[in-house]
Amino acid sequence: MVKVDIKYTKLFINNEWVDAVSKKTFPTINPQDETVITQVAEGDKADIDLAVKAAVKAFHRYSEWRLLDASQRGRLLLKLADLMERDVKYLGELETLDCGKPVAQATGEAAWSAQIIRYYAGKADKILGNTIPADGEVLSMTIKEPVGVCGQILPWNYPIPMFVWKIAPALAAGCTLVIKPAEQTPLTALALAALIKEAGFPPGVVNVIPGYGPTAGAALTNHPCVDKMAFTGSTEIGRIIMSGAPKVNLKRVTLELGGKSPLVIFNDADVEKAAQIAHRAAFANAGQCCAAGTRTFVQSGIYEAFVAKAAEIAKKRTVGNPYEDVQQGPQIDNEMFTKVMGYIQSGKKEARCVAGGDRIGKTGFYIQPTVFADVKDDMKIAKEEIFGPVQSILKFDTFDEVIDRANNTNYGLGSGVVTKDITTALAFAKHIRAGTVWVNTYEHVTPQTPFGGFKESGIGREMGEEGILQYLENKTVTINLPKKPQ
Ligand code: TXE
Repeated sequence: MVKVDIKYTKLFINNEWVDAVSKKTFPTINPQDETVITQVAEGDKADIDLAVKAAVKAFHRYSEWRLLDASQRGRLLLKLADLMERDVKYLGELETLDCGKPVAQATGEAAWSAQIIRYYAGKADKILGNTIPADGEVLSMTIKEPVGVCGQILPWNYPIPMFVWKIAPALAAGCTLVIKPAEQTPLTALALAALIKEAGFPPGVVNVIPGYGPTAGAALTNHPCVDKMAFTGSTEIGRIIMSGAPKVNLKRVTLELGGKSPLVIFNDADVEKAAQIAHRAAFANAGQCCAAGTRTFVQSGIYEAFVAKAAEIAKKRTVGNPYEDVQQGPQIDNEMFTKVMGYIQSGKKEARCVAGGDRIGKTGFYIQPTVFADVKDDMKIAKEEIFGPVQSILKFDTFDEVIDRANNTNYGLGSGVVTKDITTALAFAKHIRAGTVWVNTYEHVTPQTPFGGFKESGIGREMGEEGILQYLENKTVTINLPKKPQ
């Protein structure tokens, strides 16, 4: 076991480390062996209120933060990216400890997150309005302003990237923030808070309050001084956040929720390459990925060859101690482990299990990469988000049939197509109802490209130009200007 130094376990308010008002703490658990890693201060309503007050103060029109040039906001973000890169090894090891993902992956995610910060740093002084040829004797223009104090609630599956997806556009836009990391993975959020302070962000600009959803999360959602909520997590909680917002102040809401994404493989695909793409789509991050390609649709001509290849690749997937050179660590916690095993039991009753199907070992939340063939659309494993290392392979015959079936879900986050035919690929991209379409690849997500969902997979987009627009208000300024001097 690698020894990781845990430096921060308190709440981060106003650039200070403080205990919870209640003095309560909660344990964060190591998913490798189910032991308590450490106790973390447990934020609740009173702490959220203090953090929101700090963020409101930091958003005052004459605050140090608001008086910065936009380019200076960009420079602070660049400094933060540099610090993340300096600490990338530590951040990766800490992430692995708290959420169990392989350390090389965790370190890679920390490095990638620094690139996302750089992307938005460059945007800070390129937030442009318009001049408008308005009717009448006027000059009209729009000014894009920060939306204000933002509450951001994070999931546990990609703790560092999700923290960065939320803070980078918001800070480039000039907002101030209160962040609630997932209760399963508070440690890297606190380590990043320390880097934010070191980078020189003024007090109150970023506040981080670990705690539980129904207490700290709900207090943030229902706070009247929060102007916008950004949330990544389950569709169930997304609905609660969405419905809570209008009750207090009609705060803006963006949501990045669940999925049951289809990956469609046509007869003309190279079976080996397609099976590799589909494997990564289903099993990346132990299947704990909102856009995971969990419904693998394969055309009938190559179906059995594909199933054999998919099973072969899954059986070779290395699962174990995430500090070693493995492809997959444990699932995040007992709740998710039990949920995923329940889906596997259900799949074993209804479909053909061609790989995996059991847990690994007796302690730690390890699950065998599991592949089901002959899956039908109405099976539970084909309909519900499993969020674990489970691939369901379905058979189809025609283009229109598979489009109808792929779209027959309340979700619409990711999608993919594997084919050598450009017309098939573009027709798929046109007719699939999902926020992202990957062609001959999967889950290629970049800082430059917007990410988000159709239907119940979410509202709004993160990353790219769209990502920063979600943190900006549009102000129209109309000035009397006679067409002819009087
Ligand atoms: O999510 P929750 P959970 C999906 C996936 C998974 C399921 C449940 O299918 O099996 O969600 O996971 C906070 N008010 N995804 O239970 O509960 C909570 O503290 C305000 C998809 O972990 O949605 C945490 O910070 N906040 C996903 C965050 O919401 C509340 C990533 C997410 O937790 C709250 C994770 C409340 N009432 C799970 N209740 C994705 N889209 O990537 C909880 N929270």
